[in-house]
Amino acid sequence: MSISSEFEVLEETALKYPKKYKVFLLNDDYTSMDFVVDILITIFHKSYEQAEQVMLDIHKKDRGLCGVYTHEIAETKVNQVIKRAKSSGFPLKATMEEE
Ligand code: TYC
Repeated sequence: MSISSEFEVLEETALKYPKKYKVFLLNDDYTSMDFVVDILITIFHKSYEQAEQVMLDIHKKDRGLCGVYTHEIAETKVNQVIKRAKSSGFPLKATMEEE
């Protein structure tokens, strides 16, 4: 493949597939289970059953995947979690990493 067609392929790939980011919630000893379930329903649009399952997963394994988004949306979700947790007096934390 010539250099120019290689560039074309790279450019096309970059345009078609923006990077995606995984958003995780982290476990801690103080945030209530009900609050985490509520966060998963209202911010990550899980059903009650899914939210309960993800919350229990995090509780057992220290962190859990909540969703995969473009950079801007992932960042917004992380900030929404931190803001809601802070105003409710919980230390709940969220992180994001490239997929
Ligand atoms: N470990 C917390 C408790 O026992 C519950 C919890 C679950 C906290 C998930 C944070 O992301 C979390 N109350």
